[in-house]
Amino acid sequence: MAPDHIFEKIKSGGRLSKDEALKLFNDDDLFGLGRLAASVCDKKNGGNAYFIVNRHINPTNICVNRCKFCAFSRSKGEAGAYELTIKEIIKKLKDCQSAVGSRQPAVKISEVHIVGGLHPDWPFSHYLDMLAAIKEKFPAISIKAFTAVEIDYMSKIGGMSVEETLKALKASGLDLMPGGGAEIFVEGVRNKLCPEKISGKRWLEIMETAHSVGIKTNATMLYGHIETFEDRVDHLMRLRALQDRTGGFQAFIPLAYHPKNTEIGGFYSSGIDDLKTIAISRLVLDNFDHIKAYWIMLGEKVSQIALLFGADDLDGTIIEEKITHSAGAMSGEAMTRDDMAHLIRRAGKTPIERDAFYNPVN
Ligand code: V47
Ligand code: SF4
Repeated sequence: MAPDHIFEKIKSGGRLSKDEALKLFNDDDLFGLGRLAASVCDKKNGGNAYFIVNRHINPTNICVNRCKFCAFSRSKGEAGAYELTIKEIIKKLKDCQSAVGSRQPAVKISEVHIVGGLHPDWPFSHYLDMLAAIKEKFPAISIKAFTAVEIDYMSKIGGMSVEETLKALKASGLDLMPGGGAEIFVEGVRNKLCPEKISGKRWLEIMETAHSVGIKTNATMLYGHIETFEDRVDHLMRLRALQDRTGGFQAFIPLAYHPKNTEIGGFYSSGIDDLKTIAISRLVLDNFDHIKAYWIMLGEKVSQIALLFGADDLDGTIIEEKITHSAGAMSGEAMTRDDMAHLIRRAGKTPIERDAFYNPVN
């Protein structure tokens, strides 16, 4: 049993300390923890659970970083390396406007999620052209694109400050940013996982700058590899502190590590760890409105159960997913609007189809 004082503290609206969060990770009372997180979630979201009709696009898997947990990336010239032209990206968006998955015709997506590798040759103007072309053809689709890692890279190749880079991307059509690239902030682990990647401190600085120029973002944490519970708590605390300053994060998404075809190998996260991590995230991140159970990584069924452990969002229809599926995802790649609403209803929640900014649609 977790100490009663932690439960009482949460119930009276108190904030968890590092030590208390760590105690919850080391505790076995999963159902008590889940009930507590669910009650906090219900207070924030009133029994609603969100999903979006969206599509993922990864413009290239060619990446100069080659993180050791990433099975998606390739080096230039390596077998399996690809790069999409802007025309091909537009075609993917056109095609999915007429078929989401194979079971549902003519669904209009409201968001495109674009992330990719750090390409050694693409100039900054290519990213601006990509955004502008999408906005011109699909003005109603919100563009959620580029992790803080990609923004840092673009500012270097473009010879501009992060603020100028973000403003230029926004002027070309960037609406908001996803939360990828955060991994685990603690330096020692981060250096083992992804020595070429920007530091945790830099990731946070870039998000702070994005928030300051009016770009909302998400935040993630990659868990279940070589990190400790202390490292996870440190990560959550740093996100909570930044959110206190800016209020610019929309959702937090714990990303369950997938080990196949990666350099570090290891094991899939367990279902119990997945639920615990969702619940503790909900409790620690008291200043985040939304905790996402990303069904691609958790699987359709664990993500549904996560709705009873503090999560209030399943993400979206996705349509095509490469990053997790390269690393052995066991989920499908697409769900229909009806599939998502069904999972939510069967968890006893009210499904709300949302746009990129959590406004209800339909
Ligand atoms: O940045 C890479 C992670 C991220 C693996 O913001 C891996 O709405 C697990 O950030 N096992 C991309 N994870 C996914 C992501 C995301 C997904 C859905 C919604 C949002 C959002 C963001 O996936 C990468 C990296 O942190 N990743 N390799 C792996 N083997
Ligand atoms: Fe590149 Fe991102 Fe994969 Fe790291 S996680 S190798 S930065 S694509």
